[in-house]
Amino acid sequence: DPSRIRAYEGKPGRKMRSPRVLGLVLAGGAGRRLAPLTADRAKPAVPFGGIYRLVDFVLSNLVNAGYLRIAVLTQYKSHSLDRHITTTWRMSTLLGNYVTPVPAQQRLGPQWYAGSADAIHQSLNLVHDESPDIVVVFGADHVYRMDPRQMVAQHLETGAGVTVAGLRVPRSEGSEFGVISTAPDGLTVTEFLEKPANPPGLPGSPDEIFASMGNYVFTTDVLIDVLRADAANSDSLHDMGGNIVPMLVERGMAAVYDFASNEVPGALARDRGYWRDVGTLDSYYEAHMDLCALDPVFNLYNRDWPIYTNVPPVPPAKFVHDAPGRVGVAIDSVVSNGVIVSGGTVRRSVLSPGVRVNSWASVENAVVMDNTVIGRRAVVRDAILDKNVVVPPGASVGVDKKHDLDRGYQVSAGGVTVVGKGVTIAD
Ligand code: ADQ
Repeated sequence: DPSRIRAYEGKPGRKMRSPRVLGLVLAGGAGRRLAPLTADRAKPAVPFGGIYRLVDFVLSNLVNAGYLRIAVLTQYKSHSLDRHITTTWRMSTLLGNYVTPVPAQQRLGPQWYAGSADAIHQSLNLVHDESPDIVVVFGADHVYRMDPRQMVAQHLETGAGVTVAGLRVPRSEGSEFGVISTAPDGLTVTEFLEKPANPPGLPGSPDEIFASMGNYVFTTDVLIDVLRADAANSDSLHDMGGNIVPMLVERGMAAVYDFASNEVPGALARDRGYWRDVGTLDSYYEAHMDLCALDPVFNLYNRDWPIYTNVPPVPPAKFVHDAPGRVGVAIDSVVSNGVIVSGGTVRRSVLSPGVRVNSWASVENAVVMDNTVIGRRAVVRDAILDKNVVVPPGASVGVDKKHDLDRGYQVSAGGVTVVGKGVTIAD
């Protein structure tokens, strides 16, 4: 009965009793399309923007909203993710707050998590312990800012069982997302198709679809009920987007929250509504190139809604040498602490802590992760180099894509060469 979802005319910031909220962050994804960056780490642990990890964005959104009880459900190659969460996201236990990684519990026997819904089902003890009014279930793989309090406020006002965050994306990308159709009220979800081969366009805007962001707000009892029903169904893949949301759509209990209406304190006009699913090497690379722009669409400098992370205790970035043909400079680039650009040139690139760029070397359109060394006269172009890569003096990578493939490096569909952790580039 769609009338169960009341018309919503609420405004962000309307006064109401603060609900008790538990955050569950789904961080078990393998991120196969980001290989080799996910060769030994879960996708949410993939570094981003020089000093961050992907999971820092969702956790910052929840923590900035004052949601300070958060379980991060992990599964695949979770070692570096666990380490990052336990070292960076330690909370005051005095107030009972926590951000804690929760590995696959295997409570139902030796089987691995079947899907994202099973991950939550196996962790329902956390929900019982906390007895929240609301469970916020967010994905961990996206770069964005969002104030989840506005979505929770809408959820409470409408009386929906689940509220799904959505945004408009080009129809050509529709088969990578959960695609939402709504009733004329623009609120009640009438259909939710998980990654349809031929997504239906929006009425009035056929080249766009309304995509699920993989962020859900649940009324606690509804979540428990639907997870139990799903667990009993042996035909289910136990997937949030594939099974749980469609089940609640059928019951007329699902509403949509339009991300475009979200107002983050301190946001600039140009970065409102920024959300990137950096699920492929090319989208990951492009999101980095965005950061190098004069006025990036995603503003990392918003002090009213900080993105938290852990920075290593290394000295500030340093640029040395100034002789004809041998300058230590970086232009249109994001350069982290601990970097030394010694007589080399860096353009339109993002460098993580500890990167070295030596004399006469050239780095252009590149993402270079921690402690990678670029030797004298080496050339790096249109490339992503993971941590501890060595580009020996005089070597080049990313310049000749066929040569890169011949040497066993990955080249993305968009022509970005990607080199995994610790590789020494063959000359
Ligand atoms: P996908 O991202 O393809 O689509 P999925 O692979 O299930 O769906 O990942 C969703 C989130 O859950 C990710 O943060 C991932 O790390 C995590 N995850 C996956 N399996 C898990 C498990 N067993 N345990 C813990 N965490 C797990 C989803 C939705 C779509 C939506 C897109 C938006 O299903 O409807 O459009 O996200 O990117």
